[in-house]
Amino acid sequence: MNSFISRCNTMASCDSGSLSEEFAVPSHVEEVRSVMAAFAEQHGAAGRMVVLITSGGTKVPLESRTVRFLDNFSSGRRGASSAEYFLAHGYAVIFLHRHRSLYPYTRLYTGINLLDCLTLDTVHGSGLVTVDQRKLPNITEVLKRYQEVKSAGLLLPVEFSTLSEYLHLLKAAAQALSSIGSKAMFYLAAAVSDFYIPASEMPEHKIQSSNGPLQISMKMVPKILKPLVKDWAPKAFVTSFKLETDPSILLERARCALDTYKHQAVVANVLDTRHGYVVVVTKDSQKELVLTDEEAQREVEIEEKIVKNLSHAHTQFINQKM
Ligand code: 9Z3
Repeated sequence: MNSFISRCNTMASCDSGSLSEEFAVPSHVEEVRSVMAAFAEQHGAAGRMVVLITSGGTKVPLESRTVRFLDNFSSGRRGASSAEYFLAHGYAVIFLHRHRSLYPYTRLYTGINLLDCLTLDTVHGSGLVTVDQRKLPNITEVLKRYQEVKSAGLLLPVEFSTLSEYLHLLKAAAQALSSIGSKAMFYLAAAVSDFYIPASEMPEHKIQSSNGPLQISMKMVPKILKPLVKDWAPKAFVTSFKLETDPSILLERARCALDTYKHQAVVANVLDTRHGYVVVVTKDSQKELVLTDEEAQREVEIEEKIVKNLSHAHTQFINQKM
């Protein structure tokens, strides 16, 4: 038990000062903050709940003029599909995602070569391009949903690539959402690096292999969840994700995160089984969400169940605060 407690509490957290000192501030962060604040205010005033979804993996450069970097695995599928289900539940969505990771709606057509779905009228020389809908499953239905979401201004995409960008944009989002209090949800599905090289210790130029084998020492990334829950968005409903590859430590690590940061929920998942099984852990509950074989056959997605569970918990949370 002692080792459990000490493992839970050894992580350094991150205050506003250290964030700017250790991680370069992206030049557009103020601009993005005011766009996100206006989005939150507009939808909050319309009585809508707003969810900030993070999605995709962070990139940690090894050189200032970056040739090489350390990446965290995440395709962005969890975040992109969850965005669609939150929209279906009436939320407005800020989608903070890794550049070029999966995106809501278009994710359904990855792996399809767009040019193979189009035909150019060369016979009559009209220049008309037609789409073969059979090659794009459910395209009319998906396009309709996408256009409704777009014209109602319900989806705000924001991109990051590096860990520094992710940290500063998440902080800006938390501040931007503070005006709507408990109507804000954070759904932190991005895969975030635990390690980084401070700018002061990073070589400027490409590391030379002629210098022999590479040894790198990386610092621990301060835990941003602590100031997010405590200082930046204290009224919001916060869900983090816990990813492990060893199932035997998953629930212990999820509980540990919840005990340390005192937020509302942790979605625990194992890399290999993440599409079919997760556990939603809260202070006083533990709910397994499983896709049956029959559901998997019908292409039901586990994100539908996760979002249903969390949006229900969020509504209860809001009602308790009233
Ligand atoms: C997750 O656990 C996500 O569910 C996945 C989704 C990244 C596994 P895909 O994008 O995968 O659908 O391919 N995200 C959180 C990962 C993470 O970095 N968690 C940290 C940790 O486990 C805490 S914030 O320590």
